[in-house]
Amino acid sequence: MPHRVFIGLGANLDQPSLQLETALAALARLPSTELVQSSAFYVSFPLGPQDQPDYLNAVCELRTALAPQSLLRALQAIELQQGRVKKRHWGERVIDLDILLYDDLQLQTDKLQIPHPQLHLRDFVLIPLAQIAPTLQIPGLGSLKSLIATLQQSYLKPL
Ligand code: ROI
Repeated sequence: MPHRVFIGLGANLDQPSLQLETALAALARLPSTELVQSSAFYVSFPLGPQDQPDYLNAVCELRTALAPQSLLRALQAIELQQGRVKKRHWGERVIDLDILLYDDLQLQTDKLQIPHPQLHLRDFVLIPLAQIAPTLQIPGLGSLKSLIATLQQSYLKPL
């Protein structure tokens, strides 16, 4: 049975819009996986060290038969393929792919937490998510709409 999964994409190095496009194309080619839809690309201020470029963020929806751990490995392979190297904690990156939601699964392991633990705090996740799935319920956290209502202020702008 296919699973409904949402992936967060972020990039702030080496032509971010090209990196997001490349990652979306790679996601669409994953085995037993269909890329259902993707949000607009949004420019966002960096969370973390401020001496790094602005980010480009997006969210996409997949339908996949891959199990969470297999999907995580597949995302890490795409990141490596696009040349991601860790420079510093919360620092700049060529591409970042996060599993945000996997059906209504709640999972807490060392390597993988679903829903993504920071999801409810990040405008660059919540707003693209609401663009493609406005009525979503987030397991353990309530409606997406209610989470957006608690955001302090958002400077996100569509590309
Ligand atoms: N900041 C923004 N704006 N967008 C991101 O995708 C992003 N990703 C990260 C950190 C470094 C926390 N900051 C970010 O991993």
